[in-house]
Amino acid sequence: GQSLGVHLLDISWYTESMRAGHPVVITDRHKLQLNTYVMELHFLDEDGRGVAFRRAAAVLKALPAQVTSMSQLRGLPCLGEHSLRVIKDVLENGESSEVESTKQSERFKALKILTGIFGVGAKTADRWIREGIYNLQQLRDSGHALNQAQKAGLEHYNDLNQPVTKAEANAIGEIVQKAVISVLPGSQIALTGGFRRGKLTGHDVDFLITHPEEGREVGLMSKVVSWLESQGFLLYQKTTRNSYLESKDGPARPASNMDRFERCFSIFKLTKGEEQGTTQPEKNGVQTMDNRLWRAVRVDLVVSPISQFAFAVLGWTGSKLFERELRRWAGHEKDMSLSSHAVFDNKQNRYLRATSEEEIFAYLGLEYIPPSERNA
Ligand code: 8DG
Ligand code: MN
Ligand code: MN
Repeated sequence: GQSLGVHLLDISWYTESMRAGHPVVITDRHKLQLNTYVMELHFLDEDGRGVAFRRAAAVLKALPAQVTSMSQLRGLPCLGEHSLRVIKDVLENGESSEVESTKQSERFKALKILTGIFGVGAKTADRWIREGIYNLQQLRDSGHALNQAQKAGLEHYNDLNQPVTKAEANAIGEIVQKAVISVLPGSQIALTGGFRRGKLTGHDVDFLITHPEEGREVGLMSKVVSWLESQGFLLYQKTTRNSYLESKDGPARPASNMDRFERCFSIFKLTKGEEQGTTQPEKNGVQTMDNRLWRAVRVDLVVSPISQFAFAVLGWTGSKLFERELRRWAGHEKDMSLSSHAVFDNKQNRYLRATSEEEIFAYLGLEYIPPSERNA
């Protein structure tokens, strides 16, 4: 138990020491390189090593001092044999030959291209590669039947692989706000995901929707989606129903970290220049190559009853690694099951109520960790 629970605390310890004014970290170049490496190795991962590499990256990100020799890494958590080998290579040779050759392999390049399609995961990409499909054109020519998500993903490939800016996230927030108010006055939205953690760009925009009166949120998602559709804001949407209330054995004891909120994975059609301050005047009267007036943006909408809102906010703020470590901490250190719906205390055999993230951290015996420090 102890060794499994240790990660989160150690990471916050490093964050603490950085806040206390220790000189910053690994040089930016190294940090970037190492993080790129671990992320990229993740693609080749078929047996869960991806998580190990991401943990290693999180530890490196949070180190209080510049790493110039391997001896500084002694005793740190989460740095496995493989991660250490990569780091050693970077320190000694400026780059890792293993990672470099991986990056140059056709298989890796194809995995990157194909998993860049919304709706395509590593498994599907791998299957296609084994059939000789390495790029978008080969996929189009293959005659493979694509599902609706993948069709939309292929159609809007370039837009969806272009980072979403904070200004664009704000513009979408205003649209979503207008939608929920129009269909049910009093409804509230909260920005979650990476933008809530202070990231300047993201791969999508995440929103949580609720209503201060318990129960009023039922049926809200379909109304919001219909409104957005009628206004021409949606290029694609897939809504999945809430299965939480329907489960006969009551709430949470979460078996997996998938939650059961009603949610909508969508692609918004965002008019360019609608976001604040980014209207770009034509240069010398010449239009740029891309003269479309809109772009596609991935948006996730989730509806939560107010009674679970704090847990939902915590669960949807991320990062994914942070959530994983937090749940692990809850289980191993506190004998509690944490989900995006609730926290169950196994010792008291009951659910603990919370109306704020602060209360949840307190149950877990942790000091409050603000969103900006959840970027593990
Ligand atoms: P990015 O979009 O800026 O790249 O980063 P992000 O905002 O951190 O990533 P994300 O993929 O949009 O995920 C945001 C959070 O949403 C993440 O911390 C975990 C949460 N999340 C999912 N899917 C699910 C799910 O099925 N259940 C729960 N509880 N949370 C989920 O992405
Ligand atoms: Mn996101
Ligand atoms: Mn998301």
